[in-house]
Amino acid sequence: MLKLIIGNKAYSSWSLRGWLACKQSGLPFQEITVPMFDEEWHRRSHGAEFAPSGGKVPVLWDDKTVIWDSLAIVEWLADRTDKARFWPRDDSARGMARSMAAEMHSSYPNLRRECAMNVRKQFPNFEISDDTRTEVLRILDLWAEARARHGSGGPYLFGDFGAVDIMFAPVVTRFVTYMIPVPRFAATYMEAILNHDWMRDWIEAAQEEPWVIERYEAPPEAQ
Ligand SMILES: N[C@@H](CCC(=O)N[C@@H](CS)C(=O)NCC(=O)O)C(=O)O
Repeated sequence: MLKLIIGNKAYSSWSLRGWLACKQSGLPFQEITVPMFDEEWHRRSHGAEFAPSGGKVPVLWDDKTVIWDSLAIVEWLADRTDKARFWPRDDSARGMARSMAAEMHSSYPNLRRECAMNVRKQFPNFEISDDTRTEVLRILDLWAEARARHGSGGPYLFGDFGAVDIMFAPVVTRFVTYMIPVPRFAATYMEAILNHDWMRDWIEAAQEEPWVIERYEAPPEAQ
């Protein structure tokens, strides 16, 4: 059986992506949570269980094969199952979907730094910096393009739930946590993500977690 190692459901955005990818694969998987930054974290994250991930979650074990990066996990599971579960069939939609997933994976450093994921909290008076605002607007533009061009088949970015929704799911929760104003179409998309059964399960499980990482419990000062 697949074995997925993840961090805290409250805080670990990359773990959420890996976990949603496993769900989307339809394959059975065992889930192992390693609470981030507790006394055991360094030892475990630098041990055999995590090798050679560089001490980061998520890590997926498929028998003796290890895959340790969220986008690689998406691709591995798409290869292992059916690509159409993850990527649109239409060429131009798939080209855009792959570009958006890659951009999410490689970009938005200000949003990531300033608005750490915390699905248990909301910070009503938080003001994002100009750099983060620029990234938010870029994301909203991409969502609008995907929905307008390829979203007619359902409520997700490319109609059906897929890899791009998986990659952007933690952005949706950040927009909620930091109460970032979004246009109507984006609010509707975010509702679809938040009402997805797997997202509900993840967020519910996060509420039950006993671990608290103080630095994610308050927003940093906007720069
Ligand atoms: N590019 C990696 C990023 C993984 C990552 O940064 N994970 C964070 C948790 S969300 C982590 O393990 N941080 C622990 C640390 O940096 O020690 C991916 O896509 O999976």
